[in-house]
Amino acid sequence: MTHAVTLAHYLARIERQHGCAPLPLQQLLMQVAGACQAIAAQVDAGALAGVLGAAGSENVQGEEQKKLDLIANETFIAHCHWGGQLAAMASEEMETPYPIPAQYPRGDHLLLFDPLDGSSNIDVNVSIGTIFSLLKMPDGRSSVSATEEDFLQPGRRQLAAGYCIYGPQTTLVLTLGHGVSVFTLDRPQGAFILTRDQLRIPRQTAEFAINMSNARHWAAPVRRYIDECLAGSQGPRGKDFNMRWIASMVADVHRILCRGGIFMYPWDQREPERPGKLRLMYEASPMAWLVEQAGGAATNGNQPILDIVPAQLHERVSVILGSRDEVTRVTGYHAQDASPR
Ligand code: P6P
Repeated sequence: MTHAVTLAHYLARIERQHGCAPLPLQQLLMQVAGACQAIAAQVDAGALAGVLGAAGSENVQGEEQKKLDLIANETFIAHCHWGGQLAAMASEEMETPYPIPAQYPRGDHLLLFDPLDGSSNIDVNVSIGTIFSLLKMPDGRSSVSATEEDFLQPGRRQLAAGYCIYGPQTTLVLTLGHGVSVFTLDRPQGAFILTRDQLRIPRQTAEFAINMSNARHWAAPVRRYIDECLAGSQGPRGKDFNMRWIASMVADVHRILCRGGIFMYPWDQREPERPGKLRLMYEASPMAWLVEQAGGAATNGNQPILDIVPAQLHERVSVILGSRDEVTRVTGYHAQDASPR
């Protein structure tokens, strides 16, 4: 009888195989998984637990916070700040980094997270998720006084990245730099069980994901790419394309990891000074690493997202990610486009 591989078993095994998950990191990821399990229970309860609707406050991004945004943020902190692996945490919902309270031991890891991505979908029962990214304190920096600057590292330096999608199943998707693995929550057992390993994104696709209502605001390379997709078999691509837009990055990226596709939230002229809508450090970078680890590509139109050195904790970025050949095509259109922006 073959026994299911739990997340804990997987982490011990990958440490033996690759040395990428020393015990403190295993312990921290189990705490992250525990936080996701607790958030899933709140999401499942929804109206029954009175957790739907607006919280009556705004986050650092000036966006209306939902009750579940705050609950998820507090849940993540409560599950992860006591373990002794962290110097600090950073969240979309908090303007400045959260220092580990003095009553807990500190470690030399930095945990970044979007506690609940896709909040506009919470009240209409559409899949949402938690995104997380793990960095190490810069060499020589003390864990006692972590600052925002300590977080400002390119995505290539991540030690772990993943998300948990709260959909028909609660599914944790994780990379430690040796491929992408999928764990499905077995609620009765209370454990995440390995259900897919070494996900690979097909190099080609006939499915794109973008918010079409912004079409008149896009830069020329994006308009060219989407117009060619819409022209279908009569156009230069010679094939028809399908479109999906869930407006939860976690759900759109999960679909792409499972069956291919291209996801784009590009710069547009509505706010020309803003590079894009999505945040670099706790949305784009973890998703970009997952996508690259699955054989896909992720750029901001000009360079790999993982090479971008952040200047601010909450900075935004243009995102083009998914099937490698399509991302290469769109990035190539940007390179050919002479118009400055
Ligand atoms: P729009 C959710 O608010 C989010 O940050 C991503 O999860 C999602 O891809 C995007 O914004 C949706 O944005 O403008 O289509 O509502």
